[in-house]
Amino acid sequence: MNSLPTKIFYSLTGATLVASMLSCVSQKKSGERKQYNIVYIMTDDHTAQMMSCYDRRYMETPNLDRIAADGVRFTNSFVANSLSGPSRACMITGKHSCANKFYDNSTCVFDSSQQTFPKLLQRAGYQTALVGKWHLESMPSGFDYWEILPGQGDYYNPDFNENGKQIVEQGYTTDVITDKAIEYLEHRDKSKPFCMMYHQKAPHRNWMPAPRHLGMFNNTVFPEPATLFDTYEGRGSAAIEQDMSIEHTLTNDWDLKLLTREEMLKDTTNRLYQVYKRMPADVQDKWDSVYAQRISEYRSGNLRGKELISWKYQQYMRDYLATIVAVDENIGRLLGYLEKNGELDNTIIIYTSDQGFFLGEHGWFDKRFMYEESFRTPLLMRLPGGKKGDIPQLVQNIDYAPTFLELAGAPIPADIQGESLLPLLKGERPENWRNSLYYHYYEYPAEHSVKRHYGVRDDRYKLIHFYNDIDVWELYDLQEDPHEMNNLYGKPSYEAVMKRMRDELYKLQKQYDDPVGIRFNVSD
Ligand code: SGN
Ligand code: CA
Repeated sequence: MNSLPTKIFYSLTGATLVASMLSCVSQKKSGERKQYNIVYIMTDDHTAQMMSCYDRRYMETPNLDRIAADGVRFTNSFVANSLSGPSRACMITGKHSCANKFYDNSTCVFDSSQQTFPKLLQRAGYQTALVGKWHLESMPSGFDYWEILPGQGDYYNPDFNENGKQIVEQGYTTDVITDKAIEYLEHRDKSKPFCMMYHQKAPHRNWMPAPRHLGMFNNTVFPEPATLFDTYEGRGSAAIEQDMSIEHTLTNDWDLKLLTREEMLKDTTNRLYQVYKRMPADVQDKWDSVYAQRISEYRSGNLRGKELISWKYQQYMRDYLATIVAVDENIGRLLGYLEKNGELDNTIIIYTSDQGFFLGEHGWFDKRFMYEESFRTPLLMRLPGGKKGDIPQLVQNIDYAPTFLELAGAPIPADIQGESLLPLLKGERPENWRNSLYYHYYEYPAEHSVKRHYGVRDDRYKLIHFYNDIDVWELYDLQEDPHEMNNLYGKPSYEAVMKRMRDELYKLQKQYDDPVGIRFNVSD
């Protein structure tokens, strides 16, 4: 292990935190201190509305709440590009998409020769591991151990790529990923600190719950979001022309599961059947009986218009939330393992997602837009001896890499664009903390038809520019209009705000050297 000289350790972490850190971090031998382990938990598409530590309206997540209660909850946490592959690339490099070059899911392959934080942690003496969803197309690099789901992965009896070997596992993917994580922890080289990236597939589309949770919300009626029937008045064509609505895009088979076994067997090429056939017979039986109720309700209901949207929204919520119950249980299991093995107080635990998600807001599912529900991502951190409570500063997923490096006592390379969150975790209030965030989404034309856009958000306003085949600007006052229904762009009374936000946007595009943004501005 590369030990951290005491002098550097003090200067890196600050006196207040060090006192408590020293009391709980075991000492290997005199003068040599163990570095914090890092357990980085990332789900796929888990939005903060569906975590009881962020939002009490929908469901209970007691194990996630425990991380929040023992640590911090970031209340203004965002991604740089709200889509899986790009978001993961930003997170692992500490850089925006324009710098790491992984712009979208459909055309990019991550250049794995580039600098990433796991590689830098390895150099600092860490043992690194990755378990679960990866989605960067090239094979993982910078990990001593990795076991990944190919592509999006399956919910039932999932295939895995284990350090290059193809295998098929039995069981439900959320449980299996946790088994593998615990297995890794059990057999790791215990003489070194570790960084384990534990990436759940759930709650990604098409939201298939664990066998034990099938139908658990069938009698629950969830409150509808205020914007479920949004008509996009006053906003540009991007919001109107998307293809991610509960009304039109959610499919009866793949998403809503409105097919009986007999119907699936008549067309075995159906995508729902392809995942259904992976289940063991007893799970298929349970599935059939649980979804029979939904199918008969749909067929006898003859619903239309808003009633049909409301009904679909309830089914969507029931499945999405049931997949999270298994995530929460498994995080409880992982925390339990760390606690039982005396590692909890040597370990920083991070809980986040690769982006937020729409759960009916604006009538949508999916993400991609710079609107709040998808731009935001949950972020909890439990640092032993660190601050507890809420952290309100603007943070972004490019900040994780420098945070982990600083915590490990490793140098933060100058080309990393994020900022270490360690001062915030120590309870400091840095005076020069950033006051705005940059965002850039590129995947268009593509599934869900969300136009390319970039934008800037400060603690009150958000400016977005949709470009490529359109040229539409939107401006929102998040304080007066938290649901982003009232586009203020072009309104004379907002001239000064528009100018200030445009200047801020161009400043960030220069700072991050975003060529698409800069090129567009030149011809603007
Ligand atoms: C799949 C889903 C999309 C989703 C993308 C990206 N379609 O293609 O709804 O937006 O993944 O998600 S599905 O028909 O296959 O379910 S991401 O989280 O990996 O970026
Ligand atoms: Ca995702």
